[in-house]
Amino acid sequence: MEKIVKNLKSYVVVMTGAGISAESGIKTFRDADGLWKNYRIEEVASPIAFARDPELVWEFYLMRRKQALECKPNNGHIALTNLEKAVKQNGGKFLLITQNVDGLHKRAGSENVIEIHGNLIYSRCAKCGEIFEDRNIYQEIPPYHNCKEKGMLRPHIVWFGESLNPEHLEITTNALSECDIFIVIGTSGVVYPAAGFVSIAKKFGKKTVCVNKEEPDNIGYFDEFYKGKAGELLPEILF
Ligand code: BJW
Repeated sequence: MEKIVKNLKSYVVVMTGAGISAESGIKTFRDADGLWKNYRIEEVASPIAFARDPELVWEFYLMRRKQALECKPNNGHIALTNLEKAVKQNGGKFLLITQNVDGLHKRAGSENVIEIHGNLIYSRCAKCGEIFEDRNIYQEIPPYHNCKEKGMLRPHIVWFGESLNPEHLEITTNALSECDIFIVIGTSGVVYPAAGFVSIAKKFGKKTVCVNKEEPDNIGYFDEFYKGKAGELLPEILF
């Protein structure tokens, strides 16, 4: 089968979504059974939900923090780590943009990664704003920070209605304007601004490739579509 990245001297930009972690045992968001206790993701991943019921939101995120710590990277994550190494060894450039908050790309050894929706293993103080690695599975929720203001902690996650880190958006836009190829893996293409990155790449005249189990909502912007599971396809077709 023809490989996606034919020239390892290229600048390769990849974006991943929940589909790449599905084979590690982490449920995707929009699968038919992607509910938690009958709540839709929009009902537990928003600042309004957190203000209304911080215990409920923390319960949801502690369950997922525990799950992320217990899961292991799969062959899809590892294929991307190997691609990064190969590209860098050949004088190319590589950036991995992930919407996933499970930290599995970094655990698989990917180096140049930005986690645009945050990370489950980090917390942030609502008062002093400190962001820190936090593996605690708190028994008493919501937890509070040990800073002067004793602010309530929240998961370091970008919720619906919240802006992404402007630095991440700048890195992404620059990368999409400079890259040779943009590869999007395991995302349904419904959550913005990430779902719009492929249209930006297209405007810059870049080659766009999608690897997904089913056609995403933004399929029209892709030059090539490889249908299947990331963990099975990527080791075969990436480079
Ligand atoms: C496989 C597979 C296998 C399965 N192999 N594939 C423009 C238009 C309309 C609305 C908006 C807009 N701009 C902003 C908005 C509002 C909102 C939004 O997009 N809403 C939409 C639902 C319409 N966006 C925001 O609020 C964002 N903020 C923002 O833009 O700020 C400025 C602003 C605010 C308000 C108005 C206007 C501007 C923030 C978005 C933050 C998203 N956060 C979440 C939850 C937090 C993280 C967490 O708790 O985990 O991030 S939402 C959730 O969706 C999560 C994901 O990262 C994200 C994307 O999901 P993903 O990865 O695509 O997963 P799925 O499940 O949808 O798809 C999996 C795919 O994999 C499927 O296609 C499967 O087939 C496939 N698959 N197994 C390969 N083995």
